[in-house]
Amino acid sequence: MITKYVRRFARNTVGIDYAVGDIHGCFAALEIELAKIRFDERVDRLFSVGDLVDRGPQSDTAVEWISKPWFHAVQGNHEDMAIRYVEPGNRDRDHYMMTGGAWLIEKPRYAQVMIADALAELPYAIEVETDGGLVGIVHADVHGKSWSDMVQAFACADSGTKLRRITNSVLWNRDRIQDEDHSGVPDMRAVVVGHTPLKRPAALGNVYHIDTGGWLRGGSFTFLRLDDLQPSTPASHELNWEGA
Ligand SMILES: [Mn+2]
Repeated sequence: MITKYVRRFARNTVGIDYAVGDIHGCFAALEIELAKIRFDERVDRLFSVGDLVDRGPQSDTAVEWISKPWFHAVQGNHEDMAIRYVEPGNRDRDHYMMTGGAWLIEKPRYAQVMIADALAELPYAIEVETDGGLVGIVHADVHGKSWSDMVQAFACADSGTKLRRITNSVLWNRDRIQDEDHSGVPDMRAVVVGHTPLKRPAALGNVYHIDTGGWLRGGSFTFLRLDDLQPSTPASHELNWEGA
């Protein structure tokens, strides 16, 4: 069952699929790192775990990126904050300012609405078909006990309150990484998440945490290949799995 909140992609038969962690407006740095792994826009695809905006210098570029045919993102909590900031009656200005929202707050109303509308088109979850089975992508974590539980919950979310209950975990939950929970997600080959910056990518069961802070000073982007679930990194970076 697929809803507007969950998008499915068929297997890439011509190129390589990668997932990348939080970007936070660092699109220039991302482009440099993509060139190093010889990313080929003609055949490869890049799946983003969300948090495209806030904090970094090029949040504006997010809208341009989500229209690229090879770039596919889920919403992160920062997209959610941006969308909610633009909703009528929002009183969260100070909080959003503190979490990096100045780039949006300072824009004229019509521009804010255009950006929020574009971000709201992003799904909360992406499923990618690979030779080894389905790989799921969400920003923070799966809601419920399995991927299909979450998809079912999205399908039944007929009110803002119900949707909010699901997105609270999908966009924000850090329990799995904080509790070092290796139980994994039973009905998927793998699930890829970001949201919690780590020194090295970490695999907890079949859940791959890949926000290695490409947007932070001293951090770098991890590109996880979805076919073999191995990180592609420029040769100059030594990366080891933690907690595998
Ligand atoms: Mn986040």
